[in-house]
Amino acid sequence: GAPMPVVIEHIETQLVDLPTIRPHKLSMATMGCQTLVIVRMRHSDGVEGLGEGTTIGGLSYGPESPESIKCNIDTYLAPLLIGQSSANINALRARMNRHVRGNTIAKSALETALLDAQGKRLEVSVATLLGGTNHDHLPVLWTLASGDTQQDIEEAFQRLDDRRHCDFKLKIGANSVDQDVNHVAMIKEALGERASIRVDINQAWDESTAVRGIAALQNAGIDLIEQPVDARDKAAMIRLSRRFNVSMLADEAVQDTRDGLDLVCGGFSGAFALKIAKSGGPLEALELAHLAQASGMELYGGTMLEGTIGTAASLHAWSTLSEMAWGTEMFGPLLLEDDIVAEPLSYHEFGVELPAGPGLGITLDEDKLTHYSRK
Ligand code: MUC
Ligand code: MG
Repeated sequence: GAPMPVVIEHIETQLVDLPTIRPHKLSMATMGCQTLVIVRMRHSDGVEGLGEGTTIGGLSYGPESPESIKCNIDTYLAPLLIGQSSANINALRARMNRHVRGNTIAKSALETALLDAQGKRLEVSVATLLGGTNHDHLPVLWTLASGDTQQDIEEAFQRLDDRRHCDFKLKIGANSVDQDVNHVAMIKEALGERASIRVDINQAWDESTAVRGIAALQNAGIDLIEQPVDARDKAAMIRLSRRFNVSMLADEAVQDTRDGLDLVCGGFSGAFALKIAKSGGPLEALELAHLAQASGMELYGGTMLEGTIGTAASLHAWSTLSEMAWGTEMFGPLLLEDDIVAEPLSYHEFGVELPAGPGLGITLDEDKLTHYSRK
């Protein structure tokens, strides 16, 4: 008779708490630890798919927390997938979206696990499943966010000397505009032409503060201004993008393709930060990328400071794109003191190597996973 179809048999979620190498200060939170939600999806052919859903600072970044991601996978999303055919990932994405609104980080973890399993089954990489690579080595910036100007400068020189990173993003918005501009200008002055300096305000400014702040940052030689205003205020993002010569990067304002369309139609000019967590997985994130390419928007490979699994999933997606004008920030694993995988990603020459498949090309270190899993 016909072969039995492969089905999804079991989905396990674990919260994994990993300490950061130093406090990471953002406008909305200071991180001393990162929590990964790790998904292990077992299929009837014995293949296991790995996925990761990660956010920043509990509930301070967005409406999903690590605990809600785990709970909503266990309670709502996993039961939609168990017993379903493993291979038709698009049908499973549609099924999840039909029954569950939002919760894109949880969906991204599951979509990643489906892609990893399918890649392992067919003995190809996730990038190959997504149509094949344009790039195997992707540029990666580093975020300077120790909270101390001098320490940030030392950190930047170290990264430059190690040929680890040559682009830096500074997290501002927690202090007054004058203090922030001063901090940024001192770092830019110290590094000069050796580095590209960008800033991320993470929605901390209102529009008039943004006008004042961006004018000063443009004068200081900053290359890119990320999400200065509230995610919901697309009109302000559009006005700011048209007012200044310095490039504007939409992050929280562009969760998915719908948001991208609104920004494009509203006359935004600048770049979009892609994140698998915002869109609901690598496939959805690439939909936004293709819209952006068709509309003349520039691209940037964004992170939610994921560990190696989420970072690898993102890299497989970004590797398929012909061009990312602003490179990527896929440095999450480097901010963490330890890892839960057998072999870390290879960072060198100001970028990272796309892990070879099958699937994501990532293997768990079971002892480390047990050690860092929340009891
Ligand atoms: C964000 O909003 O871009 C990316 C790098 C980093 O340090 O924080 C994230 C989040
Ligand atoms: Mg951002």
